[in-house]
Amino acid sequence: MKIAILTGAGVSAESGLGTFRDKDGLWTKYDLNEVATPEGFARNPALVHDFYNARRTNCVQATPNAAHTALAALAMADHDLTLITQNVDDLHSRAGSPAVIHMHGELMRALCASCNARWDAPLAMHPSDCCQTCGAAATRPDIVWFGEITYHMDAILDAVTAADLFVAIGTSAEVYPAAGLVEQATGDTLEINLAPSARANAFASHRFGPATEVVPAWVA
Ligand code: BJW
Repeated sequence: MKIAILTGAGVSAESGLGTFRDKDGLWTKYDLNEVATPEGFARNPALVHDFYNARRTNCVQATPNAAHTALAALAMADHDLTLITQNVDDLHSRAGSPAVIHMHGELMRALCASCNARWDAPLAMHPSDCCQTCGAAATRPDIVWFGEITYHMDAILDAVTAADLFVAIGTSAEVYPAAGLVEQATGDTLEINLAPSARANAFASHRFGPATEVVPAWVA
């Protein structure tokens, strides 16, 4: 059976990484226009680096939880599984999931806005950092901000349209194009979340509860 899984911040919440739109979420503490847009980065790169440096430190200190581990086990058992994540953390990979598709980029990678070179990000990035390839002072976190094109869309659409089952886990379905993937699915659809998402009506079935409980139970 071909399975395509889309994960969001809820899958990493119980590892201690904050979600965005829940009570106490990141967007209640930070202005997304200032820290998650190319315009915000142009206005104040130090502020944006501080935001991602702090999240990088949190990520390094976090460990995969039972939901990440269950999805990795499913991948080992089912070689037709495509794991797509909106999360920029590396917890799926550290849990053992192979070939994770990061549609919103990766916290642990740096990108040169001048020549598009990519490399492993240091724990702390600074506005004065220079590209290791072209030398330009145009380095940034390798993150997809609002208004930028999400990564790997061809592979994502291929996997979702070919899947017998599409599962969304721990995402509010407030951000596109990820939120619209359920409309592309031609097979069965399942939403796993604490509570119904903004697109809950588009799913054929639902399982509600904490990811660390519901995902292992679903995989078993
Ligand atoms: C638990 C739990 C537990 C809690 N267990 N569950 C229509 C079509 C296309 C685009 C647009 C459109 N309308 C508007 C747009 C533009 C825009 C957009 O969507 N804006 C909306 C605000 C309306 N989109 C873009 O700009 C995107 N680019 C784009 O569209 O390019 C053009 C294009 C078109 C078509 C094809 C291809 C390209 C880029 C979006 C970039 C998003 N970037 C961010 C920040 C950067 C990454 C980072 O810093 O980490 O990505 S925003 C933020 O939201 C982050 C997340 O990945 C993303 C999604 O959030 P997520 O994961 O859903 O988290 P939450 O907090 O919202 O929800 C958590 C959920 O978990 C909740 O439901 C909880 O209940 C649950 N939960 N604990 C289980 N323990």
